[in-house]
Amino acid sequence: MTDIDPSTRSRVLAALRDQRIETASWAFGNSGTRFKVFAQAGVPRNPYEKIADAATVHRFTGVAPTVALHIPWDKVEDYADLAAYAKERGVGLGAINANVFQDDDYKLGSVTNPDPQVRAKALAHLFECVDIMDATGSRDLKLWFSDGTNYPGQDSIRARQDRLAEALSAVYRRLGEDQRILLEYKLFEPAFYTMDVPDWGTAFAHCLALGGKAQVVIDTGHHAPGTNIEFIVAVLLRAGKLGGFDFNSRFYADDDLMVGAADPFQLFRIMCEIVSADALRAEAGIAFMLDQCHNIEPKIQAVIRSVMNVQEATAKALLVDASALASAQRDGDVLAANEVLMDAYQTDVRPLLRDLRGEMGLEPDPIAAYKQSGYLETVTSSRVGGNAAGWGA
Ligand code: AOS
Ligand code: ZN
Ligand code: ZN
Repeated sequence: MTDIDPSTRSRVLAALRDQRIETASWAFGNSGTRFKVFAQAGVPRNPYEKIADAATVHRFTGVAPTVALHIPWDKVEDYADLAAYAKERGVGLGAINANVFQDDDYKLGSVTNPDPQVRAKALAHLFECVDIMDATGSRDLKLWFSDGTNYPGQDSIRARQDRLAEALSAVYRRLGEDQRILLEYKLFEPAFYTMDVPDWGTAFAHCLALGGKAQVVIDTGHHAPGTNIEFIVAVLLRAGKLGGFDFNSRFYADDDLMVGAADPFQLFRIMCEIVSADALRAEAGIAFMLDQCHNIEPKIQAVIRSVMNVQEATAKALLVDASALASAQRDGDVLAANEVLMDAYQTDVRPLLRDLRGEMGLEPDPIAAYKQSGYLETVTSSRVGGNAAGWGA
């Protein structure tokens, strides 16, 4: 693409100014693999400090105004107080992520466990999460179930689906008017033979049965290698069942690396589907969340970089010449249509984003500005003994 014409430029800048990306509290804590968690200096010691870090990301990017919580990793006495603290810092509390995977009781599953007592315990936690949403004003309950089996015959696949449907419908009934369930799927891990929600089809079927307040969330690291994620995006959007994303990138499995690092072209293709369906606007109700772990890289800086990667992919998607694309598609001109997309993808949008930040009253280079701010030095000296993100804590 050569020069961006003025009307395209103002349309693209307006869309980018309104873009909203949600960060995740657990990205700021120490994390690692099952082999080792490498501690970093200055990491948050409690949910308040995680929010302070998320607010720092927003301060330098201007497009990350909410932070998702994970319960009980972010358990506090008073959630209204936490929400007030977030507001004071210039951010809001986003999705509440339930955790029915870290207790010994859940060895054979949570809501699909063959033991009704364990199922009741898991359901009580999910209700507690909705109570928390009431206190924080959060709209989204994000449900990811580690439930599944490791060996053929271990449990009835169908009975587990029945138990899942029962729990989901109990939670659904408990939702307030403006609240919704975002149901996440994952191909494998921690279960290796069956996961009870392994794919978008299963999540979609459950959400369809539940009703309009249940939608699917796509974690970009939760598919078989080679899966065409933008196809899933298109199908779910068409059905009005795409609730959001857990963005990250992966080379192999659920690597949880920075979004746009492993495959920026895939991220662009995903954002093209979003833009072409006019689903970037907040009113479309798609939550663009990050679900990442920064095991070896500096965390706040990595989250800033991730936000910028999403912005870059979005800017390129917004630059796709929709009318040239439609006419090439109508003419059956395969190569011309592909070229329209590639033209946009190959545009260097970094100058445009620097201008956008200038217009928003931000420093054009958020990473340099963050480094210069001395925030990391300040928290490194004031926070001693930061916590793990959740697991192993
Ligand atoms: C797990 O693989 C999922 O991606 C969930 O979204 C999970 O709750 C999140 O990664 C925090 O561990
Ligand atoms: Zn996820
Ligand atoms: Zn995951």
